[in-house]
This record gives sequence, C-alpha cells and structure tokens, in this order.
Amino acid sequence: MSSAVKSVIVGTAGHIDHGKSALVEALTGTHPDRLEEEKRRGITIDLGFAFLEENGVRFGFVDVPGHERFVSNMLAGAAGIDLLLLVIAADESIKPQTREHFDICRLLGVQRGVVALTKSDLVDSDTLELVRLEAEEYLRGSFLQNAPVIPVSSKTRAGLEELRKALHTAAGNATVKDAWRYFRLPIDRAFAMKGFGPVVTGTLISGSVGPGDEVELFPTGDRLRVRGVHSGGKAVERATPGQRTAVNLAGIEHTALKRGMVLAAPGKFRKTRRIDVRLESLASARRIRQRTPVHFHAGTAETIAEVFFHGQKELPPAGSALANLKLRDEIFVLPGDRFIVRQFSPVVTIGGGTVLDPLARRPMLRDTGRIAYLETLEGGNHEEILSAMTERAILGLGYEEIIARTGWLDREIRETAKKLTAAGRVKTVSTEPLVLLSEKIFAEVCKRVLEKVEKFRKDNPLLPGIQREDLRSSLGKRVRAETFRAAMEELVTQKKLDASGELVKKAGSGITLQPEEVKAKDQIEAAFASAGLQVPSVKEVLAKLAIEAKRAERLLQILLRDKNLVRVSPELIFHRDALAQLKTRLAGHKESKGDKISVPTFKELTGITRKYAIPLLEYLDRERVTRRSGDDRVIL
Ligand SMILES: Nc1nc2c(ncn2[C@@H]2O[C@H](COP(=O)(O)OP(=O)(O)OP(=O)(O)O)[C@@H](O)[C@H]2O)c(=O)[nH]1
Ligand SMILES: [Mg+2]
Repeated sequence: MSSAVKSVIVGTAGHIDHGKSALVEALTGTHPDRLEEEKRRGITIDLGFAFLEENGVRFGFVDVPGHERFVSNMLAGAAGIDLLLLVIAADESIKPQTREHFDICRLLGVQRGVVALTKSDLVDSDTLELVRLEAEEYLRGSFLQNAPVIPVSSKTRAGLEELRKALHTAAGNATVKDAWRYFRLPIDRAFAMKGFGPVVTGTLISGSVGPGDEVELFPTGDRLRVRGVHSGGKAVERATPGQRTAVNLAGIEHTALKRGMVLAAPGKFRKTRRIDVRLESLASARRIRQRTPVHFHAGTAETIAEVFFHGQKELPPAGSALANLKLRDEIFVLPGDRFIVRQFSPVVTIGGGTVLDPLARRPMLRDTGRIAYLETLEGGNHEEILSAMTERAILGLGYEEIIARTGWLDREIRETAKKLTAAGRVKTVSTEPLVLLSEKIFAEVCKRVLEKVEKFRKDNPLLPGIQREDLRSSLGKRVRAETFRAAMEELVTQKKLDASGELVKKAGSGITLQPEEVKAKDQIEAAFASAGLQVPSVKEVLAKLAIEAKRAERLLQILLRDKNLVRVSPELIFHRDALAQLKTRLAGHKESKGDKISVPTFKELTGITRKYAIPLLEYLDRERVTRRSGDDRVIL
C-alpha cells in the first residue's frame, strides 16, 4: 500500500429513527439529510452523503433511510459500500429494518463493519448490556460476528472517539476496490448545476475517471465527454474507486440522466435483459416458485425480474439455486455483481445473489450443459471459465465478446488464451483480433473443409481445384472468415491440402482424365500446333471431337491453364510454339532490318491476314515484345 490516502465508503444501516443521520453528523459535522421534506418530517427519505478525512483515510459516508417504504433508496446506496455502520438504538434494540438492512448488506457481500448502539444516553447500563447481548446474538455466524459493538450518543458525544477508532481499524483492513479495472460508476443522483450543466453522482466501484475522458452511458449507449470530476467536495484530476464521485458531463441534458443508469468505459460492454445467476433466499422468505415476478435491484438500478430456476422447480426458504432472470428493463452488470430480490407484495427482501452470466440466453430444455457451465463460471479459474465459454461458442469467441461477458482486462484475456492454446484446449484462429474456437469445433471445420474439397473433385474431375471463395461459402455462415483461414493454414501445414493462389486442392492430386478425354485433349492441341499462325476457330476444333461440348470446353481450359495454348483475343487462340517462333522471327527482323516494323511488313513476315495481324500485334504489345509507335511497331 502506498502512502496515498485510502478511500473507503461507509454505509449506514438500521431501523427508522435509530439515529443514523445524527451519528453521521456527529462524526463528520455534516447532516446528511438534504431534502426539504426530510427536514420537515425529521426522517431520511433518500440517500445522504458526508465526508471525513483524517489519519490517511478518506471516509465517504452514505446515509440511508430506515423507513420501510424507502428500502429501494437504501438499496441504491448500499450497493457500493466497503464498511457497514450498523446502527441499533439502545432504547429499541433490533427492529424489522435492522434485520432487512443487515440481510441486504450480507447478500450484497459486504465484508466488514462496526456496530453502533446509538442513543446510549437514553438507557441505563443494564439495558445497554442487554442490547449488546441481543446484537451479538443476532450477528453470530455473520460477517459482523467479531465486529466491535460500541455504545454511542450523538447527543453527549459519548463513545464517538472509540467508534472513530474502530472505523479506522476496519478501514485499514478493508480491501481496496479495483482501480485498474474498467471504469464503472452506478449513478445514484442526477441534477443540473448552474454554469456547469448536468452532474451525476455515485460511488465509484471500479476503474477511474477524470476530465476529458469519454464514457458510455448505460443502458442508452450514449457516448459522453467528462467535463469535470469532483470527489470529497473538491475538483480532482482523477477519481479512484471507493470514492463518492460527481461527474460533470457534456453532450446530454440532465433530464435524460437518472438513478439506475451507469457510466462506464466506452465500447466495452453490453446491456442485457437476461442474466444467469446464483440466487439465495432468506430464511424469512416464502418459497419462490418458477416464473415468480420479483423486484430486482443491482447497483443503483431497479427493475422487475421473472425468475426461472435451472434444474429445479422452486426455491425453499434459506435455499440456493442457479436461476435465469428475465428483466423488464435493460441493465448493465458484470459477473460477480451482487443483486437483491424483493417480493412483489408485500414488498420485502426475500433474497439476492451473484451474477454469473450477464449475457444469458433464454433457458432451453435441450441445453443440458447449462448447469455445469454456470457452475464453472461460479467457481472456476480464468482458464476453466474461458475454456467453457469457448466450448459454447460454436461460431468462435471474439475478443470483444470476452470483455463484455467477463469484464477481464486485455492482459488477463491474452494470458488465459495463451495457456489454453498451449494446452491444446482452445484454438486461436486469429490473434488480431483475438478469436478463439474450441479444439473440437476446429477439428470438425477442418474435416468439413477436406470433405468439401474431395466432393468438389469428384463432381468436377476436370477442374484443377475449387476456388477458395467457393470453398468458404460452401461451409455456410457458421464458419467465420478467421476460422476458415486458420483451417486452411492448418491443412496446408499438415500437407493435406494444396492452396497456392486462389485454388484449393487435395495435396498432390492432379486431374485424372478418362482415356477418351486424353485423346480429345491431344487432338485440340495438335489442331493448333499444326496450324502455326493460321489458326482455326475454336468452335471448329471442338466440333470435331468425339466428346460433348461441355467436357471439350474444360479440356480447352486445361490447355490454356497449362499455357500450352494462349488466348490472344476472345476469338483467337494460338499454340505456344507458334508464338515462340514468331518472337524469334521478329528478333531476326530486328537484327537484319532494324527495330521498326509496319503492319504490312508484319503481315508479309507472318503470312497472316489483317484480321489476325492486329489482335496479334496488340498481344505482342501487351507482352512487351513490340511497342506501338504511330502506325508502326518498334521491336523491343
Ligand atoms: N437522545 C438522543 N437522541 C438521538 C440520538 N441520536 C439521534 N437522536 C434523535 O433521534 C431522532 C432520529 O434521529 P435520526 O438521526 O434522524 O434517525 P435516523 O436513523 O437517521 O432516521 P431515518 O433516517 O428516518 O431512518 C432525532 O430526533 C434525533 O435527534 C442520541 O444519541 N441520543
Ligand atoms: Mg436518517
């Protein structure tokens, strides 16, 4: 740990009127209630914030309402907390929202905290001891089992010093959120500030943000520019995780921004309406049945979800299940994100859990591997997870999809892919961009390529091979370009295919001609060879053969491809020997008569008509044997 200040978010929790806001004020000097209605009614309605920086720790306090009607506001604040400040009034002890708030923090995975027995000035020492015992009893077996339980009074300030020390100790042990991961800020407030424009606030849960950054707004997908960032009440160059953060944005109206949206690193992530999760139910919950609608809360977002259990029909109290949640609204979550579910009516917290697959599919009965897959996502290491993910991606798994599905950094992705490739579990079909395919699917593609090449050869015995593009499209859309290229490379390396240029054929395979075809081919060649420059028409030659036109045409193609015959113009074909002789003759002419030659002289020299002479000369120009110069040619 560097000497830099450590940022820690402290969240209050506890029943209404137990003194949460008063305690925050006693600790920080700031009363967190900010709404007119809150002041009038003397209760907290929405989240309040306060700061305290001392002894190398920057505490950001998130004060929540205790009223049962405002639990959804409480949830938006509880999502990013590092330390729980559980408030229990000494004169009332544990009450319903003490339990509900504590359940929520447990389900959200909060790891540490401190218990304050508030209003200690209102009770005698026996009562105080009794409440302490009740609290300890209640917290047994939970993450607060060994947490300090400190009687305090915001009125007399008794115990505040001890509480402050306990908060420092807990802060020292708190794990710092990931500054090096992708930027994510769930928005809990949005407003306009005179002269600045739209501002959103939230607890920075990952990455960092500073002026000039481009960010993406979820779920809308808007790309926005950060004009300024405030943290702990002052402008900062970069806000880091564990800080209450205010971001001044450009390019949007503040009315388009609201709680539940998320600011994140641009171009990395996808919104979703279906997630696969580990769902846990509270002991106090009713049995949750298949397709039950519930209130769903993740980060600061809130929507409605329909629960579908994988591999079981219902979830008993204090149970655990793998489930698919179909969400009414689009949200942005990543694996490992916690969420809370609340019953429809009466609205009480019934459970929560962890996101496993943020981009889940609709559950399908025939998808029998789903449960094992989710268990791997839940408990596997990077290699196991990426390998399982690749196996389920029939088309191959691209770099961008890996990020959207995991939130992993470039280094993590590449290292994991490398290990899996080396172990032969995954085929890297392309490194830039990275595309992975399971070894099994890759082997299948290679096999299909060989089969297609073989079939083409059977169907087209006279063609030297299949065009690369035709081969690719014959495999269908399910084989992406990168996969096809890698398969070709692999098969050529294994000497199973020849793929020079655009033609692909079985390695070492030539064209096998039938006896009558061999004869016909020879006849075609002989017809042109014997004609010299007085060539016959192609039609004439082919018509004389004993085989049908289509096959004859292919034989001609073979002769042209092998360059025994040369096509000089669409209608004119010469034998290569005739052309070679012509070139020799021109060279002789140049030697004896100089390098100029006129069209009449050329006709005389070759004995051919003007009809043939002109295309032939143009061919020689293209071949750079001659060059046109006015009406004449220069022999080069
Ligand atoms: N005597 C005494 N009164 C206190 C103490 N702490 C809070 N109070 C009083 O208790 C009442 C409720 O305090 P708040 O801090 O608003 O309680 P809260 O937990 O924030 O309430 P909600 O936010 O509405 O859930 C107020 O009238 C406070 O003045 C204390 O330590 N001693
Ligand atoms: Mg309050």
